[in-house]
Order: sequence, then C-alpha cells, then structure tokens
Amino acid sequence: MSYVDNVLETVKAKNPAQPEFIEATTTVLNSLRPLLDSDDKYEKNAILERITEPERQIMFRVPWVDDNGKIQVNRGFRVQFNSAIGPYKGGLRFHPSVNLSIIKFLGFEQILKNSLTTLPIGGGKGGSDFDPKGKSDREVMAFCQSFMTELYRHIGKDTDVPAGDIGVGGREIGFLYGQYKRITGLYEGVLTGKGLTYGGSLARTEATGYGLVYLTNAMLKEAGKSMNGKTVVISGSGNVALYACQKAQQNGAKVVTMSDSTGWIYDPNGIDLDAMREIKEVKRGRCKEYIANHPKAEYHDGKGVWSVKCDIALPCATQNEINEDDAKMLVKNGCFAVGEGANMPSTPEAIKVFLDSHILFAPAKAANAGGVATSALEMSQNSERLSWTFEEVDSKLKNIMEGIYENISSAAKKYGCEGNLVVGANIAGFVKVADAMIAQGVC
Ligand code: NDP
Ligand code: 2IT
Repeated sequence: MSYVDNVLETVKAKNPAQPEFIEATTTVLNSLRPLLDSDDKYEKNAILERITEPERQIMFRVPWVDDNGKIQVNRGFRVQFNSAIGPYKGGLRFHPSVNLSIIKFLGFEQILKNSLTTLPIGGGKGGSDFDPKGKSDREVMAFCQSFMTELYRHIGKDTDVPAGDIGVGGREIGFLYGQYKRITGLYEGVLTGKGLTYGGSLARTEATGYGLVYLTNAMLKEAGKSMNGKTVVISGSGNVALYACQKAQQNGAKVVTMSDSTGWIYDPNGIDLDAMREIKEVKRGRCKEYIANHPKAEYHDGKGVWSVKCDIALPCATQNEINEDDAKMLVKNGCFAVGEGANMPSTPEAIKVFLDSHILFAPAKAANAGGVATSALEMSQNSERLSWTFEEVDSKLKNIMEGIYENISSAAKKYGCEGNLVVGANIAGFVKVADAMIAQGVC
C-alpha cells in the first residue's frame, strides 16, 4: 500500500464521524502523490502522520444568560493545528452547525493556505455552535465574553491569533477583544479584524473578497481572458460575498446573484451592492428584503444560484455548497471559471467535474487566502505600532494574490499537472510547512 493510502486509512480510523475533516485530508493527501513519489524524505520523517494530527485541540463549555434570564450553554472550540511556520492563525466560526469535524477541516486547510501567503503564520481554527442570528447585541456580547473567559489562556499575539469567519465579524471581534484586554491587561494584537479605532487594519474587511477577485483575475489573465463584461454568479451575502461583488463590479463584471441560507436573489440588471450592504451590514436582514426596492429582481427560496447562466462562479457561502449536479449545470450553461471564496465550497465530485471539463478552477486555499494574508499584515502593523494606508495594504494584498497564483501555477507544471491548481496549491503550501517540520526535528 502506498504511503498516502496508508496514512489516509489511519486518518479515517482515528477520526470516525468527521466527514468534513476526512474530505479535506483525502483531497489534500491525494494531490500530494506526485511530490511524495519524487522524494521519500516526507515518509521517512512521518510528515503526513504528523500534519494530520492537530498539535492541540481545546473544547470548552460556554455558559451565558439570554435576554429572558435563561442560562444557555454552547460548546467552544480552538484547534491549534500546526505551528511549524508561525503562531497559530485562523478564524472563529459561530454557526449552529459547528462541530469538531468542521473546525478540524478548516484548521487543516488553514495550515496550507497560510503557507501560501508567504507570511509567517501557522494554522488554527476555532468557533462555537452558538447562532448569532436573531440574538440581541447584549446576548452576543454575553456569549463573546464567556467564550473569551476560557479562550484567553490559550491565545496571545505570538502564540495564537484568532479572527473572524462565518458569524464572526467586527461586532464579535470587538466584544472578544474587550474581554481579552480586561482579563489579561494586555493591549496587544491577539485578534485580527479589529475595528479601525483599536488596532484594526484598513482593507481587512474587504480583503478576502478583493483577494478572491485578484487571484481569479491572475488565472483569467494567463488564459487570455478577463472579468470585464462577464456575467458572474456569487453565493452568500456575507463579508466575503459582498466585497467579491464590489471588486468584480469594479472590474467591469455584472454580478447577477447573491444568497443566504434561506434563499437567493437574481437581478438581471446586476446586484445593487449599496442596497445589499445596507440590508446585510447595517440592518442584519435577509436577502429577501432586496426585492422590495428592485422590481426587476427575483427572489427564490432555497438553493439555486448555480442554475443561473454565467461566465464565472464565485461560491462565497459555505462548505460543500456546489455538488456534482451543480457543477455539471454550471459547465453546461457555459461557465468557464470558478474561484472559491468560501472554504471547501465544492465537493470532491464537483471538483472532478470542473477539472475534467478543463474549466479554470481556483481552489479555496489559494483563492481566499487574501483574508488571512491581510490579517498577517494587521499583525505586522500592531507589532510596529503603526497603521498603513488603505492603498498600501491593498497593493500588498494584490501582490500577494498574484504571487500565490504564480506559485501554484508553477507547482502544478513542475509536478506534471499543468492547469490543475488543486494539485499546485496543495503541493506548494505543503512543501514549506513540511520542510520546516523536518528542520525542527521530531515535535
Ligand atoms: P458571513 O457570516 O459574513 O457570511 C456567510 C454567508 O454565507 C451568509 O450569507 C450566510 O447566510 C451564508 N451561509 C452560511 N452558512 C450557510 C449554509 N450552511 N447554507 C447556506 N448559506 C450559508 O461569513 P464570511 O463571508 O466571512 O464567510 C463565508 C465563507 O468564506 C466561509 O466559508 C468562510 O470560511 C470563508 N472565508 C472567510 C474569510 C473571512 O475573512 N471572513 C476568509 C477566508 C474564507 P445566512 O446569513 O443565512 O447564514
Ligand atoms: O478562513 C480564513 O482564512 C479566515 N476565516 C480568515 C482567518 C484570519 O485569521 O484572518
């Protein structure tokens, strides 16, 4: 049995009932085969066995009191996956679906994504099954304070630096930061995605969505194409989706869809982004509200953006949101490029459809790395106690995304898989972490 098959068998046996974690590790390990076949140092150093086992997994009780005076109990997580190339770095997700499998798949992906940024950050992820939707600001604050009352002892500016993800934005980061500072007395860059008045970086809010478009553009450019004049479908209507939409529109694209977990909008005139931002960022409302002032737009319950004819698809909601049938529909309708804004939005079967159809496919760990890259830039600014201008941060972000494209595209070529950016991203991300692990000995 090959090294990869052997380790995958062990990973499956050791992590039963963790489908998302198994999905992520299987995809990554399978795409490392050309590298592992060319050099046995990774097997000799048991790198796959070590990299698939988190350095530390923390699970804790999060009790808080709701507005009716009732005590609620949620479960908190922080998985400190790999610190070979820097302090653990990665977001916190607050969503009712959160469990250990989801946090571990996100943490595992984060190791390789953070490596691709070229910045010194290791991989981690955390969160809770708490649902911020429909909660008052006071309830969200009570939850965040309780969450940080346990988390604070495990994190620090040089050990582990959490940030946002689904359900965690500026409001939550503010409450979490306040509690960390209150308990420790430290005013330090322990979280990223902070508000601009207390150490946040300009352009961090925009970074994941902008970065997604910068990387997608680099991929289109190599194929002699561009976003200008193209029809784009976007899923989600959160942080990543909104700023992907903004940057795509700035590049001359027409974005015709956005969605949330209840339904989706199709606007043949192109999404009115100011209106969508008002609904989502200001009112914390639902996509459905968009049609009230946009008579040409349609609202549909459930899932459906992948049925809309488009040139380019940017999934920006959640994992496994594009299945095999969705992928076939996209390809049949003429979609020629997919850039993954969300983490693992395409199932393995969907990825196979994209690769077999030779459409341009930018995998999540490369395409959405702009968020964490800009988080690392926020850490640098905090360390030097300076803030850079929007243009400075944005131009660094653009350079980083173009560099990532260059790197993953050449890695794919080097290992005989030209055009397969899944292989390119996994190998390029892995090599740096694996070599650092080997240099640091058995740990
Ligand atoms: P937000 O919470 O801001 O937005 C999430 C969006 O996705 C909402 O529209 C939400 O709808 C929708 N969504 C979430 N879960 C589901 C679901 N199970 N089914 C259908 N729709 C869903 O999160 P972000 O925009 O920050 O994150 C989106 C994706 O991007 C995630 O995969 C995240 O891991 C990834 N990502 C985020 C980064 C960041 O910097 N924020 C960086 C890199 C990746 P609803 O409001 O109804 O729940
Ligand atoms: O998935 C991700 O890369 C994020 N949610 C951002 C992590 C970060 O530390 O900014």
